[in-house]
Amino acid sequence: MKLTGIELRRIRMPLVAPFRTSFGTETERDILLLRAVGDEAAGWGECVAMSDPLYSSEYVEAAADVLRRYLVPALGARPEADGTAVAPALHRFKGHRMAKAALETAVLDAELRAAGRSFARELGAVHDRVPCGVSVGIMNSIPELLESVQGYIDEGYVRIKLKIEPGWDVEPVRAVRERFGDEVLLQVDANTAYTRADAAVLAALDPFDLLLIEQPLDEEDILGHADLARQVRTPICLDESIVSAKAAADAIRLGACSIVNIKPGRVGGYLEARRIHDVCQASGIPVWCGGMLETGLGRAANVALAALPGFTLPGDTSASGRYYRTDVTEPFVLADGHLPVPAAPGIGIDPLPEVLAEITTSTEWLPL
Ligand code: OSB
Ligand code: MG
Repeated sequence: MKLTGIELRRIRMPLVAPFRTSFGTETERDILLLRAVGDEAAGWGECVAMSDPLYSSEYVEAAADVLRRYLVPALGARPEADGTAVAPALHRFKGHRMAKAALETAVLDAELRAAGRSFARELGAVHDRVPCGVSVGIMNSIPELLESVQGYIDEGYVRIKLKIEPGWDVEPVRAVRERFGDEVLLQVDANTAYTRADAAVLAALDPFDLLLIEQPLDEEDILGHADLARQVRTPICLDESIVSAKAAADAIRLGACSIVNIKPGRVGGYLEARRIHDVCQASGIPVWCGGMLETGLGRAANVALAALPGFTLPGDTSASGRYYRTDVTEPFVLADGHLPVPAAPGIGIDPLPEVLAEITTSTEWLPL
């Protein structure tokens, strides 16, 4: 199948509640969707770049710009729809992994839809549903946090992740443990908010039996994480630092992490994400699927990835309702703490045309 062009579409979606992390507060999302159009089928790719370069150096305007200016033209005129050929074609352009991931995903989805094969099957999924965790933002008070966590536990989430930052760490963790008990699977995510000098504060989390501490230090501070791992008992998990399978292999060998959060956007796509899964599995390192507040389109692909055998911890693959009152697809709904892995061709789900039209702020056609 030949590709005829790529559509860039921007959508705006309000969040059900503000989402606060150590790097900022989100109240609505401005999302870039890609549609790879071929002569037999078309496919979707959701770019996970946020509005501002606060989680990573990427941001949505830059992703649109680099796609338009460099990445889409690099595919060449009317190329074969071949997902495995995308990363090599884009390789000479540095960085911009989220933009590259969106393009690769759109092409893969188009290719798999034309071939009648599911994303899950293609990646090597071994489960038809995956257990789901939820990421809980920083709140204004402990009572507000406890109420929020109570709601998620009532919904059936099997794991709670608390966002932390200096001044919002030991007390919220203690409060959640005291209120909900030792059986709740609990972990924390600092999004790089601490320094090497904070080892004592992070060690103060040890008594609470957390599953892991996610990305306490700067994304480039691999050695700092290795040192920290020797000073705390809680396992260190890396998110921001793991930008490739090579970065994962290096971090593991240096002892910088004993668990890895895999986000396809952060690493340049689902094929590289699978390579990270493979590297970690070979090293006995558990992995879990991270999230970037995806719509149903990105969520569908994440759930497929999370069904690979090495994903032995619940991911941030929460239901649509965690972030959006109205999703762009049929909503993903939690059933007994799990989400179903889509089995239809490609990512296995489509946008609802009326919803998509309603939330679209612009479209742009880039012919190949
Ligand atoms: O660090 O995992 C993170 C959201 C945006 C950017 C970074 C992160 C997050 C989350 C929420 O923690 C993940 C999700 O529920 O989609
Ligand atoms: Mg994280």
